[in-house]
Amino acid sequence: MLNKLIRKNDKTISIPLKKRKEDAQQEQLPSHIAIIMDGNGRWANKRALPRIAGHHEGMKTVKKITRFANEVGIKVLTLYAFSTENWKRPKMEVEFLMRLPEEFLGTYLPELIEQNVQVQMMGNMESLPEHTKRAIQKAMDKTAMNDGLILNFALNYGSRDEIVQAVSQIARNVQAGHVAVEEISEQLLSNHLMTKHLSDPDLLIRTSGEVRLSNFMLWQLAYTEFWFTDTLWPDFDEACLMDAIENYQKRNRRYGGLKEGEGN
Ligand code: V07
Repeated sequence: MLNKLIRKNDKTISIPLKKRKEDAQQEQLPSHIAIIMDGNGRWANKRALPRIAGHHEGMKTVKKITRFANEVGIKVLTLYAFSTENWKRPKMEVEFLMRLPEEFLGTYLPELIEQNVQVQMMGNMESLPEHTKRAIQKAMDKTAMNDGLILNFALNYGSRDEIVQAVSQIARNVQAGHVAVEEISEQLLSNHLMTKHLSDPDLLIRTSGEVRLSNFMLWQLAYTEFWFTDTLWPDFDEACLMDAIENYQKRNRRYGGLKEGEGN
């Protein structure tokens, strides 16, 4: 069901996705959307399938949502694909997950290039398997000149670790005499995070009914609007993304153009 049903004057009317998309484009869109793609294992469980079947289905959702986000005019899409905690999962599952970037890019890279999407990654790349690194590096190189949607994968990413790394870089710069303690500011710290070249997310989506951040972009989400949905990631579709975007725009309207701190 792609149409949205709403009640108007005691009648139920249905709004096609195309119309919803066009309406949303008339208003300020969230420029950066970040997503915690949860519920792949549960999706598989419900069907008595192995967890990896859920991850594979989740990968198809990534393609669908990337295409749609790009069409709508979103500038940055950050997807939490693998956390630093995920290494604790069974070896076979980790090996399967580490093959997904290759499979994804093997079938989808030409379309990403065509669609002017730029692939980026944040997280510790060094400790990924060689084959995973190679596939991602190739995708980043081949799309580096694109200036459409930035598709930013958080892979082997942990937010506290990211902040510790930033603080330690700054400390070394202070020790070396390149930075004065008085120069340490929010802006300076931001400039040492893995997102230094990106704006902070305007909208965070987490699927599958869990309501926590799980060590994802703790610094960057300070002023972000949150959208939690019970939908499992493999079931998340274009209409689900539109729900989140429309809700974001509704909140923005209510806000009446006030900037953070001007309200109350
Ligand atoms: C992964 C599919 C989505 C649901 C969450 C877990 C499983 C796409 C990628 C990917 C990563 C980098 C890249 C291109 C594609 C991916 C992992 C897991 C580890 F350059 N989906 N996906 N990577 N899942």
